[in-house]
Amino acid sequence: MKRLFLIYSILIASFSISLADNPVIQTHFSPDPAPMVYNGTVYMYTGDDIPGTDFYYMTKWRVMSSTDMVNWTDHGSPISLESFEWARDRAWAAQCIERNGKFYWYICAQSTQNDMAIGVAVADSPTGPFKDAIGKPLIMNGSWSNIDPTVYIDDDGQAYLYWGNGSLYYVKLNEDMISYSGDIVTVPITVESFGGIRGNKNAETPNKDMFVEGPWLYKRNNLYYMMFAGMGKGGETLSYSTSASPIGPWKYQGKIMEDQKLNSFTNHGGIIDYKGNSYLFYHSGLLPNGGSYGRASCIEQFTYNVDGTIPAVTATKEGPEPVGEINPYKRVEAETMAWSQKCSIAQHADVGVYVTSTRMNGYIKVREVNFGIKSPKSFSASLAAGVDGGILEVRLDSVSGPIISSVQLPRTGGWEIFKTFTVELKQEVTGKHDVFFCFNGQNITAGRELFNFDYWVFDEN
Ligand code: FUB
Repeated sequence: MKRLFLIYSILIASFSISLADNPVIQTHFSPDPAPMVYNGTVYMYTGDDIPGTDFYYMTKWRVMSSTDMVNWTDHGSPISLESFEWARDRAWAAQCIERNGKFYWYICAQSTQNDMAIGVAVADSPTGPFKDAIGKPLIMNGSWSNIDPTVYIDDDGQAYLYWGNGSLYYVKLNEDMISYSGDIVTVPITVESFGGIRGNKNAETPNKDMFVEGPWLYKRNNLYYMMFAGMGKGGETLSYSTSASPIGPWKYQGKIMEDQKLNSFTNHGGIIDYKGNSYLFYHSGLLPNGGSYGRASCIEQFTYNVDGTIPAVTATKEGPEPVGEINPYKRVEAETMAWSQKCSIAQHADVGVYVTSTRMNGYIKVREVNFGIKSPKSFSASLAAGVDGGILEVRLDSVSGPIISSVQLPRTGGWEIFKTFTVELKQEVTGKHDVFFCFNGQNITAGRELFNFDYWVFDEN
């Protein structure tokens, strides 16, 4: 029996590797991903497209984190338009950076003056709480091009803030990161520097590209890279230029991603190195009900060419390979997931972030859960329900895999009254598995919400 189970485990483990994990966030839209590596963890700062809208009318920003590149923990929405008194609408692309233990989140939004402006929020932790650092925009001059800030701190301590749409600008930030010295510099956009000139795309752009928006500045092996959203077939590309200096002159290098049938006109991206690998972050409109105004973050692993150039990257359904694992014997937030269906994320002042709107046949998939060589005996989950009848099934390796544990849930006194339920395991589990938390119920009206889910843990036997 044990041997049969082992063979089953090996078969299922190899099958589940091929399951799709892009877009990496499914519980809500997550456009304009801006990754940041801090203290061994990747943080991903995004916007928040509103389902059913017909323009980029967004109101808040979000943050998620991962230590394995496949399971992402949702930290909710630490800032919104409400965080900036001067902001009126259009919570657009943003990037966060750490300096001296403080985190500076540069955002752009439509100001009360009816232009686009760049502001900065500050926090003591990468997930907040954040507050407007200066109570007014850092960059505001009546221009609609003041969008998509990207920030980089060079080895000599000088920080640069670039941004733009159609035109590209930069300033040198002061050490406080919330003010700048000198004038705003307009970067020359030529065929040589960014692949094309706006307005003359067909006549003067041999390689049919040009700087549109979404700059992303970083340095690797003493070469400065400026990735940007360019103009390509049927929508934006991700293209890049390089320079020996953080202020140029820039030399156009080509397209990284083009015409990948992403179901979105825009394709805003970011690049990081993490645990020895290089990753391209971008967004697609490929979630159900997604599109140009319903975009979600995706990730691809890539390898630089020997000469430092970036290869063309193909969008995949699978996303990156795991570079870490989950310890099931330490509390794991329910909002840590590689894939999910029929649930979303909510935030509460006392409880923090939790999984909500769980529906029949929905599930959360957590990859790379390592149970070790000795099986746990019990499973605990913190759950809340306003109605009786919900069942949380813990399955191994697929939504129809063996049920190793199951919590039959009575109502707990309210949708935000969380109680910890501990149940015995139905069968032993060892080694590494994908774990599926499946949403089920008895006598539940079709479409009814089942329960809210805050965290889970197995007992270390
Ligand atoms: O998300 C709103 C805007 O769309 C961003 O600021 C641009 O980069 C584009 O992705």
